[in-house]
Amino acid sequence: MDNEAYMNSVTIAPNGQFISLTVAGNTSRFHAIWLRDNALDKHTRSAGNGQRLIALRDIDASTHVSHAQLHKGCLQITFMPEGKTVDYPIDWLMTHAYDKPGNSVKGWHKPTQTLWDSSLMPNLPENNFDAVAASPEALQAWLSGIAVFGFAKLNNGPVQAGALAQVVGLFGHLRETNYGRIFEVRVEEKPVNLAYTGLALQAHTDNPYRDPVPTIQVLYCLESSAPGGDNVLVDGFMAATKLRQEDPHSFDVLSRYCARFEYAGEDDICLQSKRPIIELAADGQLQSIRFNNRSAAPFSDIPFEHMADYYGAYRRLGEIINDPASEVGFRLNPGDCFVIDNTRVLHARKAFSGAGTRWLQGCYADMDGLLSRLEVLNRTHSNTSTV
Ligand code: NM2
Ligand code: OGA
Ligand code: ZN
Repeated sequence: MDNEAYMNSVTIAPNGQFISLTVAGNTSRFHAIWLRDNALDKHTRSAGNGQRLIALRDIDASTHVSHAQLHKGCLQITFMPEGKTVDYPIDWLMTHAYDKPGNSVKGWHKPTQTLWDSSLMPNLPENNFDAVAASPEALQAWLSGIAVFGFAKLNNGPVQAGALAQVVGLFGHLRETNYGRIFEVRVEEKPVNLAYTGLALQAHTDNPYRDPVPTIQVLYCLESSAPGGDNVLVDGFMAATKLRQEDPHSFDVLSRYCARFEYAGEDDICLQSKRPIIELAADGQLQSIRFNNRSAAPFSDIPFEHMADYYGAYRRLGEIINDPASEVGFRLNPGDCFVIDNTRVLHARKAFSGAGTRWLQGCYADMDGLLSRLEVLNRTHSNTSTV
């Protein structure tokens, strides 16, 4: 598509501090200092690795635009006092435009994330191990599921100890912890963690006592002949959003004050953290949920005046999380696994006991590597990024 067919135009503010670019009827302003800092020429950015070669101290603080013109799908800018002229593809400028309204409501999420409840059940994001391992397109679709919904199943993989490392190898790197590179989730004589029993586990995020938390967990089934032990997942961002909609004050106390978490189940381990149950980024974006009844430590950072409200909010968030209307559920068969964004999606397990066995292997990894893999696939296999 030829942008110039729309009669694009550019004007320079009187002092040259910013320009206004109109593309297809929409106007975006860009500051001179921003444009100069983000110049794409080979003296500003390494042609080899794309990294910036200069620092802000190399750009004159009085930098302004003396000349701007549209030319062959590019905006050409001349900066003074440097006297430097740089071309910016218009598509690139549109992708990076920042002249737009901010999010006024605290607790927003990325538009590319789809929040879900039990109505997702007929359409769980899932694929077959062999397909995803064999085809970049299938891998792209499967990883998109994790980016969009915060989890995806992968079915019919090898029924082989350690196979979950192959799953992680599809998108990133394992994160080793005190539980090992890979941990065995099965009934143990002397469990260091209640996960290693047949008890039901309330929906939770893993390792809130760690800082930073592992942002991905993989649970891979090797044996499941014991009755029970079905898994349930809950979208923590949906639960937090419901709480915000029904009671903004409850959302506010859970995001404003820090909870505490601790794990000291082994003689040589004492992991502690102080972080909110609902964590927001500086711009109000939902960043992560920490919810784990087993590992919550005494909260000691909430003012006396707010503690009763805090417990009320914590209780209500738990009710939303435990509501069957929030859950999707399934049973893992040997060779099946699920991968969850542990900053967003909670997982639970029903109790199991009796004849037969249940054996899962688990491990941690991280979302940054997964999103990197997905972005590279998106750039290679289409021109649009989905995340
Ligand atoms: N395990 C399975 O975060 C937790 O303590 C949940 C973690 C022991 C690695 C269980
Ligand atoms: C865990 C866990 C669930 C299960 O290991 O962290 O929550 O299905 N396990 O056993
Ligand atoms: Zn867990």
